[in-house]
Amino acid sequence: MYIIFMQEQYDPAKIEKKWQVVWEKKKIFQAQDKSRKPKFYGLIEFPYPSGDGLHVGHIRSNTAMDVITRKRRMEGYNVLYPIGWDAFGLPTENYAIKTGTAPEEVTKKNSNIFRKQLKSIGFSFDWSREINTTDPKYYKWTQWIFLQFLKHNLAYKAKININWCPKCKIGLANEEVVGGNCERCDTPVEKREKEQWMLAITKYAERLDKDLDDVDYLEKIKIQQRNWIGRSEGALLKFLIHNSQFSIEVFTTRADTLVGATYVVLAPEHELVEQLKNQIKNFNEVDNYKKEVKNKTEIERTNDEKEKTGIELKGVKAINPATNEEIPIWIADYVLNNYGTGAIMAVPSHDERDLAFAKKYNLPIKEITLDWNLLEKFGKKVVKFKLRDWVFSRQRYWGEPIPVVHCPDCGIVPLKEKDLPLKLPKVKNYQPTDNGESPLAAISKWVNTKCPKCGGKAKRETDTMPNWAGSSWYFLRYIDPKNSKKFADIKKLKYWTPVDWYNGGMEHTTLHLLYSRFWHKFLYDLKLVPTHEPYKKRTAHGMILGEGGEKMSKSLGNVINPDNIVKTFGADTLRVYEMFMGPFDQAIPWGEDNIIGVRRFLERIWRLQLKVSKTAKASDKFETVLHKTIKKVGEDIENMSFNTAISTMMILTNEMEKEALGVSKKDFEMFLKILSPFAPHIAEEIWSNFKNKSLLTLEKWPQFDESKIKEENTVIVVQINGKIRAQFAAQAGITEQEVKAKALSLPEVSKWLDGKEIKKVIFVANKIINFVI
Ligand code: ANZ
Ligand code: ZN
Repeated sequence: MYIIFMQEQYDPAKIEKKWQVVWEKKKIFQAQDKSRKPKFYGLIEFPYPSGDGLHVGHIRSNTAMDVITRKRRMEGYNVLYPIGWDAFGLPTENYAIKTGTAPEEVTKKNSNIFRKQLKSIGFSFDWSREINTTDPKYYKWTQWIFLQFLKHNLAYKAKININWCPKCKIGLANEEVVGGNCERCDTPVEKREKEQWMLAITKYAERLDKDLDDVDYLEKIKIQQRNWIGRSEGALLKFLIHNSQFSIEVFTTRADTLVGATYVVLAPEHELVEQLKNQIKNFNEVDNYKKEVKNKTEIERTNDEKEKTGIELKGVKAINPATNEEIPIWIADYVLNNYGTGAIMAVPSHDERDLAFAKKYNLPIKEITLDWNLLEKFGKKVVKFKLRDWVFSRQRYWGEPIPVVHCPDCGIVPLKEKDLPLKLPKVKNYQPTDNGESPLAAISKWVNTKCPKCGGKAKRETDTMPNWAGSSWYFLRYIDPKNSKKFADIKKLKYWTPVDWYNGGMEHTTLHLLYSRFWHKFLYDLKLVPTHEPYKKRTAHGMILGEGGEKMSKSLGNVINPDNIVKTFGADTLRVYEMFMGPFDQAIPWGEDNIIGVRRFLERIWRLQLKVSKTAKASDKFETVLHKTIKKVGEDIENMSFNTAISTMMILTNEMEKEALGVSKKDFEMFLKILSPFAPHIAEEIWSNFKNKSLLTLEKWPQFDESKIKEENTVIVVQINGKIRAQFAAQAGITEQEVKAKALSLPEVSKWLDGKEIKKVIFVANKIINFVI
């Protein structure tokens, strides 16, 4: 038996803080900008420091990437695992409105709380690179990038119908409207026409779609992004209007159905409706219908379940170019003005929506034979996207000021880059004005300024950027967080980009993830970043739900405070529990009972120290289990199958308890190494109890011994057309490819196959391969 200096009982309160201090003092989690080691950049979505403190959901994602980055360090990588605060946003502003506290003070207070909480859980963040999007030294560069967009005509102002939340008094992006309601406060969203800053993300639509081929994202993430971008190949077909100089251009993906087009539908907002005013006999009715539609959201209008409405434009007819027949022209809610050309040909015999509409309004339905030659004859092939330009302004205080002025003589004039950052002024009242202007508009001292171009009187832009701005490039700032000359040094960017592995929430797939890809591509085009994609790999976690399976929320009173868990059970228990609670990509309810189970598991490991002995003699079975565990835990971490990694370690723990002749130090230490990414404090403590001078956190990741797991051998039977022709021994788990290669190399197989074409391969894992010829 080793003489070890261990406490009687497992007491995380005594050991966790201790090791956190040691790790921090030795700066072992600081990434090196110059290193001979290969680099690994692991990223999690930086939190919004809300007044509620850290959520157990944050911990799930952070722990997962912590496990991965801790393993990478042990594998010899120079690891960057950074953290910061995405701190602009409405809750802070609303709190400021309510209490009169300055938002930067609220942010400071909240991020202090978050930092303390995160540190108490032992995450291996490089705290020396902490960033904060609301720090003028940071948003200087957000503003600078905005000016580059402006310079390249990718930022522009447009009068658009925006989604307006009357309660938050804020314009919302389409993505922030959920089921017709404000994502934040659930108030029904209204339409309002307003001048807004826009970013031309649609100019990048093609590349944002196509380049998904080059990245390793979960398939469901790629699918969601592709659907959101909505690339559609089709044709533009022209329908002349009888007795008119005007014609209607429609976008269709089914030019082959042209003969069956029995009417044409325009979006109610289509400009032709005004242009044809004098010919339209029922213009009053048409105008009333237009007003009716105005109040409908895009979601209502495109909802398949909702009955479609419309009205005929009486007095005008379109001509079907394939049949030369005169067909009616309608306007209807189901045709959107901002997709395709804002006009469609309706083919009731082939399109269900058109069919329902034709039946409702007694429009002709014509059975036809399909003919793709029509495409060549009339068609101009085009590609259309569902993606819209990004509404990039908010009429709120707590965001990055948009660094331009309005000059009566020069128009919109950007600030000089040397005058950045344009800081937010101090205000007394954070309430947005009732006419929908930002509170900044009320500060005349700030608003009234000089034109950077002509020196004349000018007014500052009072809109601020949306809360997605700062997060669109933050992963670049981590690489060089203190640079005052550039947003990041190109040499450092060359070393660290792309991010090797980014884990985050599915709710960000069509927002942050797409936005940041767009910004990155733009910076790439300016040769300011070295890669055309920011993230090599993207995975996603499932949400943590309340004990009853509902969403955790303050109003339901089911929010778990991680501080209490750390206090009662320890940080290691919390970490292991969150990794063990269920498959990482799935939503899982919180369960207090299971936390106790995890705590017991760690206590058993603690007691096992006493079983480590010099005279230990491992049984063969134990050796096999140990090495299989090392292999599986390593693989499971790579697949984010953390729960099975932990259950495998639990089985190993059972086996260690059963070992009659003790456990050798070497074997036990191998176990500590694979435990360490999950439960780093207890693992480090036990490691030091064995009088190791080094830090376990910096030890090498253990290699499993192939020969020790060999008992898992199996015999593969090779069949040709169902007849057994050969067999060979192989290791269980051998892949189809490997089996196929090995089988084809056997002479008794190639003899039968000789020159014949293999029509089909049937593979039964670990058992049979059957070639059908
Ligand atoms: C005739 C037709 C026949 C169509 C048929 C479809 C099926 P995606 O794939 O989503 O791009 N469309 C075009 N512009 C529209 C708009 N502004 N508002 C509503 N619908 C619009 O769909 C393209 C199809 O959606 C187009 O092809 C058009 O209907 C409709 F058997 O044209 B199709
Ligand atoms: Zn001017």
